[in-house]
Amino acid sequence: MSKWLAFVVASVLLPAAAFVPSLVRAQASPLTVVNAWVRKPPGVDTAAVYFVLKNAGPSAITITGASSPIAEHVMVHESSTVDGQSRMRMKDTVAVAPGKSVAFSPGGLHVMLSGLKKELPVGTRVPVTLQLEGGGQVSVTAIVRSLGSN
Ligand SMILES: [Cu+2]
Repeated sequence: MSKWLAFVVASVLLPAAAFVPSLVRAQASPLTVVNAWVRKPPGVDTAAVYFVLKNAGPSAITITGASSPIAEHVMVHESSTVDGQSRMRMKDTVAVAPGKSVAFSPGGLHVMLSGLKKELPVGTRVPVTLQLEGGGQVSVTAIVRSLGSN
C-alpha cells in the first residue's frame, strides 16, 4: 500500500470509527425517564412537565437543558417557597447520582414550557428532549393530566 493510499484509507475510516462509539453509548444510556406528565393551568400559555429520572449507571448523569417542538421556550425550573411566596428559579444543570433517582414534581423541579404553540387538552402527548452533559439526549413523551393530578 502506498503512503498516499494509506492516508486516504485512514481519513475515511477515522471519522466512522469516531462516530460508532457515540451511537453505542446513546443506545446503552443508563438514564431512564418514567411517569412523565404535564400540568397545564387554564388561561396561560405555560405548562409544567414532571417525571422521575433514574440513573442505573456507574457515574453521575447531568441534564443541561431541554427542548420541545410545541413551545417557544423550554427551561428547567425549581419552585420553592421563600417568605411564604412561591418562586421559580432557573436551573442550569440537574445531576442524577449513580444508582439514584431525581423526581421532577409539583412544588419542586419541573421543565417549564412557555409560549405554547398549541392547545394541550387532557390526554395530549407532549414530546420533550432532555440534553445531557457530554452531548447525549433522552426523549420523553409526557401526557397532559387533569389539573387535580399531583
Ligand atoms: Cu417554572
